[in-house]
Amino acid sequence: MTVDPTKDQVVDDAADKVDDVEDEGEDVPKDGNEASKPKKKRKRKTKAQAIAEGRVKEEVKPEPATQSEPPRVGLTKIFTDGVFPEGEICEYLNDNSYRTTSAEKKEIERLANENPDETYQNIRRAAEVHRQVRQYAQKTIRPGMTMIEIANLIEDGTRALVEEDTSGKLQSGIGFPTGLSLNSCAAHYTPNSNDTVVLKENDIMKVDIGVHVKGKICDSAFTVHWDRNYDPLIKAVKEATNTGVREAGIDVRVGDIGAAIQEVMESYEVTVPHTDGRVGSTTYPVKAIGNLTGHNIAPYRIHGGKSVPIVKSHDQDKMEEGEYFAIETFGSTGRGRVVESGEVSHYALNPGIKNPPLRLETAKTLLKTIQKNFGTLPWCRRYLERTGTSRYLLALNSLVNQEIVQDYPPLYDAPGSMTAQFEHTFLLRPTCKEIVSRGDDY
Ligand code: 57R
Ligand code: CO
Repeated sequence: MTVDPTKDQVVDDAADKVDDVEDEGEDVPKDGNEASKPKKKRKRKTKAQAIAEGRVKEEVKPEPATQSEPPRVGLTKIFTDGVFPEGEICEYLNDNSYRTTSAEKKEIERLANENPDETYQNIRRAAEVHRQVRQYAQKTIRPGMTMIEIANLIEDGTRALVEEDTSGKLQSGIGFPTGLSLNSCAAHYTPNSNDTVVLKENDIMKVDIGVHVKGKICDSAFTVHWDRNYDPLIKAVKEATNTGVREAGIDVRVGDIGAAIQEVMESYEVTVPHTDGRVGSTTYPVKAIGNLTGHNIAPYRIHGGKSVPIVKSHDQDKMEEGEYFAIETFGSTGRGRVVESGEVSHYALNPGIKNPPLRLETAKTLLKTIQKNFGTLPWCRRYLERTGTSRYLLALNSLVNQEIVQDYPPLYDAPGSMTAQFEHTFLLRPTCKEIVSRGDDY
C-alpha cells in the first residue's frame, strides 16, 4: 500500500478491515433466542482506535533520512522506495538514433529490469554512493593528512553508504582498493598498513573509488591538487575523459575513441616556474599515457577483457549493446608511459580459479579467505588484514607465483613528472547511453 510518511498514523492493510470486526459481548440477546436477536449493529471503529487497542499493528514507514557528515547513512534509508537517481542520459546519434524510440529496444530494457540482479537500480545505487562519498572527500582532503587517513575517510563512507555485505554473499561493498596515486604514480597505489606518507601542498593525487551493488561496479576517479600551475593538466585530462565518454557508443571502434582522447589531451601544455633557484620556468606538453587504458566492466570483474586506448590505435574492437565501460584517461608531463615499480598493494583472484591443488596449508587457507571475502573483486593488503588475516605474505606470494592471484604493482611515469586522471562509468543501454557516475563536480 502507499502511505504518506508525513501522517503520524499509518496502518497496514489489516487495519482497513477493522470496520467489520464486532466487539465481543455486544449484541447477545438476553433471552438466548436466536430469532429475537437483533440485527448486528456494526460500530465503526477508526484505525486510530484499533491501533490504540492493540488489535492492529501500527506499521510506521520511516521518513526518508538525510545524509550525515561524515557520511554514514545507508542509501536505502534515504531512497526508501528503492529508486536511485539516473545518470546523465545521452541519446545515440546517426545510425543509432532509431534506438531512442525503438519499441524493440525498449522491450529489451524492460525485460532486463525485471531481473533483480540486472536492474539498473544496482549500478545507480553504487553511483550515488560514489557521488556522496567523493563530495565529502573533495571538501575534507587536505595536505597534512596521511594516506591512511584519506583511505579510511573514503572507505568508511563507502562501506556505510553502500551497506556493505560482510556475510560472504558479496551483495554490496567496495568495488576495488581506493587508488590514491601521487605525482608520477598514475595508478594502483593505495597505502599498505605500515605506510607513513603524508599528503603535501604540491602533490597531485588521483582518487580512484570503486563501489559495487550485486557485482555492478561503479568505477570513477578524479584528481586533487593545490598548486595552480597544474590547472591546465587537470583541465586537459577532464576534457579528454569527457571527449572519450562523448565519442563512446554502440558499434564505435575503441581505437577511434583513443584518437579523439589523445587529440584533446595533447592540445594542452603546462608551464611551471623553476623551484631549484634557476630563474624562469619550464613548459611541458601534456601527453596521454599510451600504455594505460579504459576497460569494460563485467559482473564482479573490474576488467571485462575489452580495453579502451587513450591514444590513436588500430584496435578494431567495437563497443556493444548492453556493455558497461569505464573510460579513464591519464595525462602526464613526463614520457607518457608507465612502468611497474614499488611495493604492491593491489591484488585480484584470477578468474576461473576454483580448487587448485596447493601444497602449502597456509596458501589453501588464504585462498579460501580471498574467495569468501572478495571473490574476483580486486582487494588490497589492508582489506585482507580487516578479515583478521595476519602473517600472510609468504602464502600470498606463493598464490601470486602460481598465477592464482594476480598482483598489480603501482604504475609510474618518469621521476619528477606529474600525472592526472579522470574516469567515468557508463552503460550502453539498448535505448541510450547512461553516464551513471556523472555528478555536478565532474
Ligand atoms: O583503472 C587489482 C585493480 N584497471 C583495480 C582496478 O590499466 C583495475 O592499462 C584493475 O586492482 C585492478 C592498464 N594497465 C596496463 C599497465 C596493462 C590500468 C589503468 C588503471 C586501472 C586501475 C586499471 C587498469 N587496468 N584495469 C582496473
Ligand atoms: Co577503471
